[in-house]
Amino acid sequence: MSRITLSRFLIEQQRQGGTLPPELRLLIETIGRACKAINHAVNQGALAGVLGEAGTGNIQGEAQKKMDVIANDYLLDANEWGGSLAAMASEEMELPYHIPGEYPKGDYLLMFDPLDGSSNIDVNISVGTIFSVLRCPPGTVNPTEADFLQPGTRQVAAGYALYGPQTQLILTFGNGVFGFTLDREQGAFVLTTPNMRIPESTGEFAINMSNARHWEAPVKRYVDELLAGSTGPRGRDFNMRWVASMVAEVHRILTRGGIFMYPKDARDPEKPGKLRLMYEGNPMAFIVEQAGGLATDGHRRILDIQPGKLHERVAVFLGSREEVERVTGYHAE
Ligand code: P6P
Repeated sequence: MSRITLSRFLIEQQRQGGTLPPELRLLIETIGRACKAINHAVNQGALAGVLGEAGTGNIQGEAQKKMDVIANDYLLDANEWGGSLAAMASEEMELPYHIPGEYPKGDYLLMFDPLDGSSNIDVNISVGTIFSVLRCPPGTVNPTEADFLQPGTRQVAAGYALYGPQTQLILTFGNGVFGFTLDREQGAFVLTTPNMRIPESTGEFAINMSNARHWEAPVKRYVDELLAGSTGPRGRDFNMRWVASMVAEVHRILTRGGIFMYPKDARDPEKPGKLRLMYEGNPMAFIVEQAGGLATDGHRRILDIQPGKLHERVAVFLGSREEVERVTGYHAE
């Protein structure tokens, strides 16, 4: 079978009409190129002096890694001149980034977490880039934060790059989930999993157990039942994974099933969890639903949430349908 590169795949998607207009196709190609540049820097690690702290903090008050800042700059530099975007927003920037005056503006808004799981970068554990694309409200020349505040159902594209043993790019435009693997010799992403589907049932869960004493009752009940295994109400044993890199967890779930949970907890009642809605929760929820899974905040579909702030957080329960239905059902009781 002849290899289908990302460029060929996107041209063929565009030709089929509908989900991938030329401007959006070009944007996705550009994001793919930026992820290859990030991948190269990540792979170099200490050899390129990109490990360790940047000595700065982001809007979340978190210390930035050098690679957080480098990855953010790669995405801004790659996407600002192409003419597809009206503005960009990132976990690493408090305010939206406007397209400089010398470049044409386009119809889309791009949001990203440039290096998710970056606390893993110094210990050589997989990290990734997550992105989400919205339409800019028509007639808006200089988008404000308010123009980004659209529910996840309005996304026109979403994806992630996983910088792991293989470098992979996973995309959705609302017509399924497509997985590409980087041919590092040729520098091309090649289609390797054309229609990713999440198994409806699973024996694997992912949660940071060290937060157990802070969880709400429905989460405690659900996880206790998993831990009770074959001796408990579930009547079967379960396995646990926690990579502390959402991109790696979601990719494992897309590949073999599972449920990923980052619930809100009592440590900070003001924060409904650790993950951010606009550039972590929404893109991953879009991808998971397109692969036949579910994604809720414990009470409602993540994609239906009307955002109030650009960097707002959201509790996340996503993955195999049966398990997300169960834990969400416990919240409803
Ligand atoms: P904890 C990475 O910092 C991240 O945002 C997600 O990628 C990951 O799932 C989570 O935080 C890990 O959080 O509290 O286990 O370090």
